[in-house]
Amino acid sequence: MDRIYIYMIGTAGSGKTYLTQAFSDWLSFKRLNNIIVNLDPGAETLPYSPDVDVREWFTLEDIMLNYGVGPNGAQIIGADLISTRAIDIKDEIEQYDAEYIIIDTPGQMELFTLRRSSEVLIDLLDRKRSMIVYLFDPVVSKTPSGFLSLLFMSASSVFRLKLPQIPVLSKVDILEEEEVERVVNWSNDPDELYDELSGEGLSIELFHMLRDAGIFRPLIPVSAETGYGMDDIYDGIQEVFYGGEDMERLIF
Ligand SMILES: Nc1nc2c(ncn2[C@@H]2O[C@H](COP(=O)(O)OP(=O)(O)O)[C@@H](O)[C@H]2O)c(=O)[nH]1
Ligand SMILES: [Mg+2]
Repeated sequence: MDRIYIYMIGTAGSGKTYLTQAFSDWLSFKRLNNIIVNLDPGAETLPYSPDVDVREWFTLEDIMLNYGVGPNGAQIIGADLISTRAIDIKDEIEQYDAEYIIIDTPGQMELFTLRRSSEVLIDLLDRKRSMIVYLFDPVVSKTPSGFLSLLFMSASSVFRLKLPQIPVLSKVDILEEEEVERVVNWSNDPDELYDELSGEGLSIELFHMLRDAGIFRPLIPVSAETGYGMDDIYDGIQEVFYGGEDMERLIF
């Protein structure tokens, strides 16, 4: 069966875990077989019950005890341990008859994007059938410099993981309608953002760099709370794998 692996990536608190649940629920409602993989050994309570869960093999607590480290060190060791369990994760996934594999990554984005372990997992599962849903935190995205910073981080994750990416603006239910429109406009038309940047040297330099590299892409507004935008994520996924657009172009 052709599986599609969807990695949820974004800064801590951007809504990865709740979007994982909401998107899984939407797929199930549409009778599209899907499973959820939790890669966060530090997850205490999850709004969903994961079908595959790294905590089956190790938790943050275990690591702190076994390695004599604090929570931060344990997070890093946990991220590195994922590669040692990559085959087990793959085996468990393959026991399910699911086309969509939604992968919830650890809270701190760099634990996934910067560790070599993630590349091992992506390659082992199926790099060619993998993509990222990158979440823009709504509160950070509201200001021009915040938006530009998140765009920069999204570029860094694409550069590092070399996977196609769908950018979403998460939790839009907490923004005013005009705020959503404004941020989405920046993503559609970089000149709109340019006009609002305060004209400081560095942000202008950064702006030009990201625009020239083709990093600006239309943001999909979504809300795990209301279910808004789930169909647009689905359409985005279809476009990545079955659309006319060349995958290479989506990877920049
Ligand atoms: N209002 C609202 N809150 C959300 C939404 N998605 C997540 N949250 C809240 O934002 C916080 C962080 O979300 P979470 O999914 O755990 O973020 P993660 O660290 O990226 O996994 C939680 O307290 C959620 O209740 C949403 O769509 N709307
Ligand atoms: Mg989470």
